Order: sequence, then C-alpha cells, then structure tokens
Amino acid sequence: MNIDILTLFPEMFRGPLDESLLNKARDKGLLDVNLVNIRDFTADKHKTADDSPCGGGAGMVMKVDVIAKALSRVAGRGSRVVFLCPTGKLLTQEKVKELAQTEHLVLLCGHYEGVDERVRALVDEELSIGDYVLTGGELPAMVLIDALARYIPGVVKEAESVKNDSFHDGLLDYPSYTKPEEFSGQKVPDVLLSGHHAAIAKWRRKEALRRTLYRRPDLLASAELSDEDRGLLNEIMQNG
Ligand code: 58G
Repeated sequence: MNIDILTLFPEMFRGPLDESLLNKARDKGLLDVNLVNIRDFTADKHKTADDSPCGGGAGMVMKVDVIAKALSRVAGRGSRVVFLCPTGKLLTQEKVKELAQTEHLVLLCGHYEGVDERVRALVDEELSIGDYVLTGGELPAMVLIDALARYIPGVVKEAESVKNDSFHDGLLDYPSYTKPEEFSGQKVPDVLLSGHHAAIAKWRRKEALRRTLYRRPDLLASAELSDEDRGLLNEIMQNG
C-alpha cells in the first residue's frame, strides 16, 4: 500500500512512522509512506500557504490553489484522496477495511482554523476520527495509517489477531488473561485452563456478546448475529 501525506508539518510524522509496527511494515516494503510538504507548492517568495478569511474574522484559512497544486502532483487516476476533518464521516473499522484495499491513498491534512471550502471538491471523501476538534489533520492521518497497517498482510503477527479484533465482526473483543492464574483474588476463568477448545470458543463468543450488550448496545443492532449468538444473548439476559 502506498500513502502520500500532504501536510504543512511533515516533521510531525517522523517519530510515529519510524517506530514499532509501522516501521516494520515499511522495512518489509508492505507500506510506503511519502511525506509531501504543502508549502513546497506555494507560488510567492513568502511561501504563503494560508490567508485571512474572506468576509473577515479571526484565524487563517489554507489556500485552495496551493492545495490543488500539491494534489495534482501526487494524485492520479486510481488514487483515493481523503481529507481529515471534524465535519467528515466518522471513521469505523468497516471503513478501515475498505480503505486497506486501496493501492494509492492520499491523505490531506488541514491546519489552522480551516481550509478554503472549495478544497472539498478536490477530494474523494472526508473522514473524522471522532467528535472533537484538533489543531490539524496530522494526528487523525496517523490514526488512520495505524489502523490500516493492521490489515496489510504480514504486518500483524497472527492473522487471527485481526480476525478477533474488537469491531472486526461488529462486536467488542472477548476478555483475555495470562499468568498468574490468580491475581488480587481474581482468578482466570476455569474454562480457559480446561484445554477444551470448543468450550473456550463458546465462552469467548458469549463474553464478547455480553460486553457488547453491557457497554455498547448500539453495536448489537448492526452486528451480524447467528441463531447461536441470539441463544447466548438470551442466556445472558436471563441468567446474567
Ligand atoms: C474545516 C475546519 C476544515 C480532523 C477545520 C478543515 C481534523 C479534528 C479532526 C479544518 C481536525 C477529526 C483545521 C484543523 C481540520 C482543519 C484540522 N480536527 N476529528 N483539525 O478527525
């Protein structure tokens, strides 16, 4: 997967991309991230990338002509241009899976108080990582890249680990334990020590359903549930 990041602050990405999982993905050639400084596409000697808002008011607005130039340099047919902004559609695991299939992704990061409204016509979609405002789209772009990297084959150790993720199948994850068998009076559930694989699988599914029911009932409405799942949910609601 190839990603171009358009930003006024390319240095913000250096640390995060050079660490851990993402760095491994890049070393293995599974992920190619290219940083593009929007300022390189300014036309005047002061390298002006932003200007005061038409109609007056506080703050600065990123210029559409500069962004258009930068985009035309990196995006071609077959690239998908995503603009990270608080007014975008909320990013979900479903969307991450979809974007992970893209060969070439272009992430546009705004800064300051905003970008010229006409930038929206230059992008394929607008995404938000949550209902809060940040000083720039850089952290959201990093969040998206991190989430995407987990779907590139070879990045996450076990393919199983991605399959079992919270949200992967529309449910929260089941609880995990490791040694010691008892900590602070809390014991690892017997079934997990039983070696009975079918019983373990059933227990995990039930606990994933239980958590989702208690913590995120909104997710249950759109999760794909089998008849067995419905049976387990009934047990939970009847017996706790
Ligand atoms: C309108 C207003 C257009 C993403 C602001 C562009 C980006 C939060 C998120 C902007 C962001 C999120 C200005 C700074 C977007 C720019 C950027 N804040 N929730 N801030 O994903």
